[in-house]
Amino acid sequence: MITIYGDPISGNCLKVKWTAEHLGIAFTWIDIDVTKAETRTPEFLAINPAGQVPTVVLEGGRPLAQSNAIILHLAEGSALIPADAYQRAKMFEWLFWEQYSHEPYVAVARFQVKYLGKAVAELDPKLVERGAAALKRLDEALTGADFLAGVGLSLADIALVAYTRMAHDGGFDLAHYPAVQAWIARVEAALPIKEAA
Ligand SMILES: N[C@@H](CCC(=O)N[C@@H](CS)C(=O)NCC(=O)O)C(=O)O
Repeated sequence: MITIYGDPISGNCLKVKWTAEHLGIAFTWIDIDVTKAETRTPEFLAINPAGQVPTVVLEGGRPLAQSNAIILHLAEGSALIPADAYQRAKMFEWLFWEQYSHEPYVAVARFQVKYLGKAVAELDPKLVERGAAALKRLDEALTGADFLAGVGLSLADIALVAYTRMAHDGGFDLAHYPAVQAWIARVEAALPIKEAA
């Protein structure tokens, strides 16, 4: 059985939980509260020296961090990774884009508003501008497409739905992105996701 160290307020951690649940992979979940710096204790740093969740410990005791690396490992050989080489590369394109051009804006805006108590008007305008640009890019990609990479649900959808479905917490109005809204509902139903957004 694998162990997932995660904080349920974190979309990065929920990606891992949803992937494991969808694939029927048994896991033990250990709550790590990021708001109480529980990622920085000597015990946790011994498992992941980067001091971040999600972190998993695989059967046999090997640790693995970084949400997208973890879901890639869990989904190895499953339909969540397209068999077609081009579609698989498109999935990777979205995974890398999520970490560099989406999560640093959409997730950080949410964290600052919801957990640090900042007003949306006080956010760094760069967060707002780049978060909105990421949502627009997603909306354009999903206009006429059910999922991000190929015809079915893939890790690209799991990685990107995590913070997109919570974007309203950071002041982003998803009503401006109708194709994104329809896709969120599709991905939530397909996984399925039980957590409220
Ligand atoms: N790129 C990493 C980001 C991980 C990350 O930033 N984790 C946050 C929670 S979402 C964390 O552990 N923060 C606590 C800390 O840095 O001490 C991933 O995708 O797993």
